[in-house]
Amino acid sequence: MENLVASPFDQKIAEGIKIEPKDGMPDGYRNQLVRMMSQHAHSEVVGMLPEGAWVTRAPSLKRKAILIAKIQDEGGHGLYLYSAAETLGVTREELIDQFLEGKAKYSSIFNYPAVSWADMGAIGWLVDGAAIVNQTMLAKCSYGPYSRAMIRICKEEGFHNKQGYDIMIALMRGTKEQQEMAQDAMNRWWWPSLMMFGPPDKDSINSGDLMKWKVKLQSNDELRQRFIDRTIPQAEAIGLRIPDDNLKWNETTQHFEHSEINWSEFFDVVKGNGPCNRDRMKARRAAHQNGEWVRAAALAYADKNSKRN
Ligand code: BYC
Repeated sequence: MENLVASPFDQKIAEGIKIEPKDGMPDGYRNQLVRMMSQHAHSEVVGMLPEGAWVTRAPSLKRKAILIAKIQDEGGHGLYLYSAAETLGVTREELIDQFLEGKAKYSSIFNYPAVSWADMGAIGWLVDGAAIVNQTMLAKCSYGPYSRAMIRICKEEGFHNKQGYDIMIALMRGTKEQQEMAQDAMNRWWWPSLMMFGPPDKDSINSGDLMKWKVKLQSNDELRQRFIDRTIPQAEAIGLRIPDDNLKWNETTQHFEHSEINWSEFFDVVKGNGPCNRDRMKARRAAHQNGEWVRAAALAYADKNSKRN
């Protein structure tokens, strides 16, 4: 006979009560969270690379200090997220190994190169802007540690987003060359930013489970549309053109219509064939190897202290 009594897990999900690490949960829920949270953590860490390349080339001391602070925040986000994922019974070492062996994904967006200073503006404004739209939703997700990590991360993303827009404003108020540099960055980062939200809903294999379990509260397409609607007026306000000739405001739906996204490019990048996939993995593997002595020293120090106490 069918069991009509909802499990404590289902009851909590239905009532909007957070699931905490020691609560019972279906294996599928745990596995989906480990997948998503670890991918998110890897993205934060790989995301430090494109901006890291510009620290020594920042145009002023002030811009350099801001950029360093932002990049350090991203490292911190990775740390919160690995720690939150560890509450699900996996270790950070396991997750990092999966990533370095190429078994775990990270966000497609970080496989594009940052070729000019304006890219620091475009990344902060568009990439962090897209991340905020996605993460504001995740701050309300059903898993307590993920949700709490997101609340803090979103506050920091707000600063990242503003500093990026501020770079774009400064360039658009500058010389013709500076304005062209800002527009060029806009042209290159717009479409990859839209791809950050994941494939269209019809191809989103994980959304069904994630929405049922209230990890995701809105779909990939809904969040993408929200980002488009809020970013276009920001671009127009500073004289930047969105690189899409079919952009049109629809009075009935109260949303912008846009051209089809190049999904074959997206899947190609996710498969490892983007402009920078190989460089990014090479850089992370080298960083891991070069940091071996730091991990060994930290462990030896912890060991010495535990024997002393
Ligand atoms: N890139 O079923 P779907 C930051 C994969 S960092 C690569 O829709 P889901 C920042 C997906 O994994 C913040 N792969 O997936 C840092 C799945 O494959 P698997 C980054 C992608 O999970 C430094 C398959 O495609 N944000 O802001 O329901 C500097 C089918 O997709 C992508 C996060 O990580 C992608 N873009 O939804 C500056 C947010 N999209 O795993 C800024 C957390 C999809 O089944 N993650 N795939 O083999 C999420 O919210 C969701 O995982 C996604 C995808 C919306 C991204």
